[in-house]
Amino acid sequence: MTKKCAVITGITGQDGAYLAELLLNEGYRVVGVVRRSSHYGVATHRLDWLGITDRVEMIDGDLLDVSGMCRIMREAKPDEVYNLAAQSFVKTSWDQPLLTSQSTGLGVVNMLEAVRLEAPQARFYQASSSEMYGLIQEPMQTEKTPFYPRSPYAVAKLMGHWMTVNYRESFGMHASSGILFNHESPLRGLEFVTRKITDGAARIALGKATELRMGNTDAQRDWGHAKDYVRAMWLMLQQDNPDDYVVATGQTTSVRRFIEVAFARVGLDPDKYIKTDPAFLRPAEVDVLLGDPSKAKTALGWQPQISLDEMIAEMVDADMARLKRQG
Ligand code: NDP
Ligand code: GDR
Repeated sequence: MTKKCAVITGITGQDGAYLAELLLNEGYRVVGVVRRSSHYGVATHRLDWLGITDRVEMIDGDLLDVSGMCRIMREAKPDEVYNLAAQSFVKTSWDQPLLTSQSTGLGVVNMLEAVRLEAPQARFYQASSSEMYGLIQEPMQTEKTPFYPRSPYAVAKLMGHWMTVNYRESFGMHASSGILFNHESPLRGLEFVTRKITDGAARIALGKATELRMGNTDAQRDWGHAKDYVRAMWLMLQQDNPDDYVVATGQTTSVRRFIEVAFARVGLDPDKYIKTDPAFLRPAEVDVLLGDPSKAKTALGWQPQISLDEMIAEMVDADMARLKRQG
């Protein structure tokens, strides 16, 4: 029997790597879309960490280039397309609102067009975000909670989300949108708050740093593990009908508590090392996010398996090991 083929945009990112691992384990042929850069080769450190680089087929492509995306669809003939690529760092979106609108917003339309025109057989997944809720009015966010985006990133994601819904309704495409709340791992980018904290705690513990400068530590997020969340993406595309799903743990935690747990892992008192730095504050903040994953639990049979404390321990330990290796 021929293998199912999945195309993943954003394969070099955190979720792309974990999703590729899951799909390879499910017996898929995995084609990863990568951007050309002047550096030698592709930034495969996340795929390397998982030991799967050699099993992924890399293909050059950029979300902004619709003709290239059409070519990829024609050549790969995918059964499933996961659109994970984006300018994904919220804070940068105020500095680069146009680029963010193009890749995180219009890029989704490019992908939907490429699939509609060249791979109509394929099922499509869009990486939507809890940031779309922004200035929310409801204590727990569901698929029915109204959106109020608070950053250029969130506005662009909202466009991608509604375009996905619209292509589903207009063209009958099997297009699903996962409204994923924050999810982290040792493969998280160092600029995101969780990894900044676990890397910072490890650096201080090893005598490589003396302080950690933070923004708004009152912010609260519903944090899960990326490995759990990519399983929800895959499950969405295994359903007979496409739909939108909130993926979250149902628990929210402050940045401050995250810091306490991470520093405790290396036996440090955070009060001695954390400094507030206005450079890390945002022009507009999303204070609290808390997702209700009931629909994903019922319809997909999805459950998160890794607790927040387990994840923090894994991340701190991985950063300690990496920094020790670096000497
Ligand atoms: P990362 O920032 O780790 O990865 C982003 C990926 O997108 C990278 O592979 C990057 O490639 C690629 N990319 C960016 N711009 C382009 C472009 N123009 N053309 C092609 N590739 C591009 O993000 P995550 O893995 O954390 O997130 C995956 C997706 O899920 C993103 O869309 C994000 O916005 C969304 N999301 C993430 C959540 C989270 O908590 N992680 C929660 C909700 C949504 P390169 O390596 O070349 O930079
Ligand atoms: P977020 O993630 O903006 O929620 O977007 P991030 O980890 O950057 O921020 C989370 C919260 O922590 C506060 N914070 C800080 N953040 C950073 N990066 N650095 C700091 O020093 C700092 N201090 C406090 C932030 O203000 C914020 O409230 C992530 C991304 O993965 C998006 O792509 C995704 O869509 C959403 O999660 C869901």
